[in-house]
Amino acid sequence: MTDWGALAAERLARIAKVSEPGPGVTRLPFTPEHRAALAEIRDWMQAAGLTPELDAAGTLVGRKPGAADSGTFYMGSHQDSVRHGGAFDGIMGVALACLAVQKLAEDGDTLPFALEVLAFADEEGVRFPTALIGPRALAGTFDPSVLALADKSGARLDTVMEGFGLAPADITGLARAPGAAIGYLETHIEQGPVLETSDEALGVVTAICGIERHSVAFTGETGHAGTLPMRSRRDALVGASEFVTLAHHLGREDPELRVTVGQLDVSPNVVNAVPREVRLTLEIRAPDDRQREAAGDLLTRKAREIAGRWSLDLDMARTYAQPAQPCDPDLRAGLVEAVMAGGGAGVELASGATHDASAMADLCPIAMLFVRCRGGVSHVPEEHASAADMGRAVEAMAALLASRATV
Ligand code: HGY
Ligand code: MN
Ligand code: MN
Repeated sequence: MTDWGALAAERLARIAKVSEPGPGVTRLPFTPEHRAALAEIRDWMQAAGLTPELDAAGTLVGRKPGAADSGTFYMGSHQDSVRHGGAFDGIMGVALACLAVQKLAEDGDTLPFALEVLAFADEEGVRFPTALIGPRALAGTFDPSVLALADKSGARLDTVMEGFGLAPADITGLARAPGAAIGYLETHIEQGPVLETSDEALGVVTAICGIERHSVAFTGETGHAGTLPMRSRRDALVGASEFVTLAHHLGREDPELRVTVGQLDVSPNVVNAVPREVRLTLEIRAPDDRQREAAGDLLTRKAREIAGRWSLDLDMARTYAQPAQPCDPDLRAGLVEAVMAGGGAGVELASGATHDASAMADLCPIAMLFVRCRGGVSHVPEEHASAADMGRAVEAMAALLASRATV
C-alpha cells in the first residue's frame, strides 16, 4: 500500500530544488528552471501511466485514455512560482493529480473517460504582465495579442516561448471541444488560515474570487524641500497616501472584500525634493462581481476627489479584470462526499486567491480542493503542507474520479 503523502512530500522536496538561487523557490516560466521541472513532472506522469506531451503553450499534458470514448476529465495546476515563494503553491496540485491517477491504477480502477493531468507554465504572471496562457488556450479564450508583451528585460513573450522550443502561433489551435470536457479538478494549498483554525486537513472551494486591477498616477510638481513653502506645494505623495489609507479602510468595511495597494513608486524619490509623481497599483478582489465593481467605482471617484483637494493630476485606468468563478455544484457535492468519506468534515470556503481553474471554468465545470497549509502562509519560503494532509487529498481526489465513472 503506497504512502501517497510521503511520496508527494518526497517529490515536492526534490522539485523545490529546481529554482533560481536564493531563499525559497523561484521558478519562472520558459526558463532553464521550467525546463528542468518538466523533466521531473514527466517522470511523475509516466509513473502514473500517463503519456506526457508538451503543448504549444508550454503546458505539459499527461494523458491516459479511458475505457470508452466518453470525454476527458482534467486535473492539474501550475509549475511556476512567485519569486522566493514556497514549495507547494501550484506544483503540489500537479504532483497530487499524478498520484491520484497512480492510486486508481494501483487499485485496479479503470474509468470510462480519459484523464489529462495539466502542468501549466505560468499562473503567477510574475515574469510577464499576463498569465493563464495554458488554461486559456485549452478553453479557447486565449488572446494572441499578449504574445507581444515583454518581460522586464524587454524580451517578448512569443520570442521567449520560441526560444523555449514552443510554437506560440499554434496556441489558438489547442482549444478543447467543450462537449468532451467533463470537468477540471485543481488541488491547491489554501494559502489562508481557515482550514488550520478549523482543524481540518481539506476544504472544498465554493467560488474563486474575481479580481480587478487599476493603474493609478497622482502628479503634482516637485520642488526644493527646503525652500518650497508647505502651502504652495502640489505634493503627489500626500494625495497618494490619503488614497492608500482610504482604500484600506474601505476594504476593512466588508469581510468579503480584499483591497490592496501592492506597488508604489515615487519620483523623483529623493530625500530633499517634493514628490512630483506617485504611480501605484490598486487591486480589488471579491466573490461577487457587483460588489467588486462597486468598490472599484467608489475608489475611482474618491481618487478624483483627493486629486482635486491637493491640486494634483490623476491618471487612473482599470488594467485587468477577471470575473468570479463559482465551482460546479455537482462536483462540489462529490468532493464534499469524498472528503467526508476520508473522515473530514467537508468544510466549504471561497478562494481569495485566483487559480488556473478560474480560466478552465470557460471550458468545463470546475472544482477545487484546498489542503491546509501551516500558518496559512503562502508565497514565502515557509509555505508548507503536511504529508498526511497531502495523502488525504490524494485519497479524496481518487474517490471523486471513481465517483464520476458512475454518473
Ligand atoms: O494572485 C493570485 O491570487 C495567485 O496567487 N496568482
Ligand atoms: Mn500563487
Ligand atoms: Mn497557485
